[in-house]
Amino acid sequence: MKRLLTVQDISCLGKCSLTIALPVISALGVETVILPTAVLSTHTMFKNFTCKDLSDQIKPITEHWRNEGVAFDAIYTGYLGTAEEIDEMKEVFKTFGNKDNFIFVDPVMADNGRLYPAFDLAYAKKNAELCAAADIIVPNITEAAFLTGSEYKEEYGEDYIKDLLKKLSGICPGICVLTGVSLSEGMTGLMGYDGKTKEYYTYQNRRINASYHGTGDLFSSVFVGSMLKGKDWREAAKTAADYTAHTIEVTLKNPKKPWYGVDFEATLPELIKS
Ligand code: PXL
Repeated sequence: MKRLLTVQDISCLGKCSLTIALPVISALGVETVILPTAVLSTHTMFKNFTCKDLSDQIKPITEHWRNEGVAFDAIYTGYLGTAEEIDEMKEVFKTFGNKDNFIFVDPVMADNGRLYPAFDLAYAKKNAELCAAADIIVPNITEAAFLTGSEYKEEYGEDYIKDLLKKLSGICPGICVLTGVSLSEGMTGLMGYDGKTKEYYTYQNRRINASYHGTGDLFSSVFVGSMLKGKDWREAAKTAADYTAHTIEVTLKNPKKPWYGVDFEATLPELIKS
């Protein structure tokens, strides 16, 4: 069985970061080792959330693993709380990254043109250093604009996306996948660029008029988990996009109208079967 390390916060209530990555990647049949960066009462879209930073635990925990001779087939980082944690992650990549595994970075920090409440421009700049150490990065358009110092556009064409991908490729020479890319009316999906082959890959799905928290984490978890199950990055990205879109559709039909996260628990069995 493949073994993955994922490093993100635990938002105790909120269905995002580790409370998505752990169940979803495990359900895909991949051993999922977690390194929590912080414990929050909820994700940061709630008011008055509590947060206990766990940065000081990263070194002792990873030291212990190193002494135990633990190895990983992939390392996946998501929401990290502070710039210091990014420095810690770079060390983790040096310790556990090698030619037989890959590093998958979701530079979670922003959406819809704005940084999340906990982050500032210095953090955005620092996040580019993490992306530089990755084999695959999966920013949304807002994150890509912050990472590359580009203008954020809500209305754009394929040229803007290709330009962002080229600039991202200057940071991460491996595979760059932009999410939330809409290339025609009523459609949304992703566009990726492989810096080694110089090839683009586009996948578009029907756009669903709803936005939920944690869907980026769901996409990344299925993406990286599917790669570890042997799928090529394009196939894995397509699987993740289809599954995320389907889960949003199912959530929209829930009469209780959940607002803070998606009903991935309802759709996981189908993902496993597929
Ligand atoms: O889904 C990304 C995410 C993860 N963790 C926390 C967040 C967010 C997005 O806002 O607040 C704590």
